[in-house]
Amino acid sequence: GTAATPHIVLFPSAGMGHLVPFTRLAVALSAGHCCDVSLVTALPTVSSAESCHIAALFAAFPAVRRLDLRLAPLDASSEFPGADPFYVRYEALRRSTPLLLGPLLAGASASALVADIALASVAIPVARELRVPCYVFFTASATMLSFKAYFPTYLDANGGAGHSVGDVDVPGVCRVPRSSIPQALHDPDDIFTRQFVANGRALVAADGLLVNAFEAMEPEAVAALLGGSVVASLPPVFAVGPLMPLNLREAAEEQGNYRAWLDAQPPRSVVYVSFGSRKALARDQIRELAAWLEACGHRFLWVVKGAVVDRDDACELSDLLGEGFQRRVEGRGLVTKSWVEQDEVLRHPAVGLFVSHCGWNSVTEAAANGVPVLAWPRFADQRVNARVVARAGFGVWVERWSWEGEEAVVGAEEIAEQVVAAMGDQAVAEKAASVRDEAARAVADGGTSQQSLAEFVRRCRG
Ligand code: BUP
Repeated sequence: GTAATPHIVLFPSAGMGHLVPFTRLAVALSAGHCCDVSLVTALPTVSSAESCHIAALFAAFPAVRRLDLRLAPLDASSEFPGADPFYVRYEALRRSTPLLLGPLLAGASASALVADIALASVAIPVARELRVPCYVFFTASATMLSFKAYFPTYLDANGGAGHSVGDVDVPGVCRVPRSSIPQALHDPDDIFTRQFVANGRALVAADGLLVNAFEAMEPEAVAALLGGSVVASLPPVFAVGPLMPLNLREAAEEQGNYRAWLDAQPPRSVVYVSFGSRKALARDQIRELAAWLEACGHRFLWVVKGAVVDRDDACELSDLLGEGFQRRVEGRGLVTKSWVEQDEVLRHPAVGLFVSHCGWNSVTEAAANGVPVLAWPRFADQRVNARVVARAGFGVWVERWSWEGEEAVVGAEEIAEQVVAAMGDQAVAEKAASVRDEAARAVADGGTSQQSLAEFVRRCRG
């Protein structure tokens, strides 16, 4: 890299929830800000969704360079039986990073490294050693970033990592109630907790933090992070969201006929249902959703997952949904196990409501497209995100609905009631339209997010 054209190396961790915003950042820096950009690609990938996305990215944006990182065969799963395969992959990446990242950075003459939050505590020392500035990209909400930055301070003040976790008051941001704290954090030995705390502690050692957020959606959190009031000596924070989708149209032919089907539906008539790329719903809950979708009379597009990792998902839709379901809803509803281009779905005028698990990318896509959300968080940071949606006013969150580990299955009637209310909620629809406008302003020329990204690039020029 030269001062005029910095070479920025991006180092994502695993899972589409991380890869998607990293690829959006790569293109924003490369096409939008004329940087040299390399994307570290850890192989083999966990899911085929990741493989397809990576291939499509490099095909569509040849200016983005590819730095393959071949992971040593490392069976972290035997140490963490039953752990989420994506968290196991973070662990494998974390263990390989001290050895493999240095040569990659040196070989690329990197001007700066942008490491995924899941790799922060292992990547920062490698970059430091090579005197390469290291930034951390936080792929979730500003609210969650403030929580993560503050959580180690909270632990230290409350008896340390072994102590039980209660409500957490993040200074200047909000109280995160015990019930919204990622379930794993209640267990200090959980693989996720160890990584979470180590990365949270490492944030102060980064040269800066990027977050896929903008002020209008999370005013308190963004202000507190930018103002430095969350924890002492946090580095500069760049709020650069919502990062713009790439429309890679991955494997378009395989994706079935949802595009043509959407084109044929009336405006704002379709309920889009998706719980993200990394957890399948319980079988009973899938049946209950199916019962509701069949009874409610609404048009719907439903992305169903039968397993955590798509490669392991061998079950038939008819087994998941019950015999004859698809025939009975034919024409009115479409169910797919394949990947859909979600941003394109949300941008479609036929879509009127998004029933969402509130993964942060899904939330930002709903916001950017002005689609109201019925929030149904299930695990990790999703309840914190659901609160952001409800507070910003572009969706509703039924807090009592169960999340991972809770037994209660939400019944069809209860779902129906909430969806009908949400579809008819004029205030929420208006708020969604104004959040969309705010998002557009933030990323337009002269907008706050556009300026933050430009400032980040200036710093990379050194
Ligand atoms: Br499923 C699915 N098509 O069919 P989140 C997801 N996506 O484009 P998650 C599709 O994957 P984490 C599909 O638009 C979003 O950009 C979706 O990220 C896209 O949730 C991304 O919403 C999924 O953050 O990841 O997958 O649960 O837990 O890491 O947030």
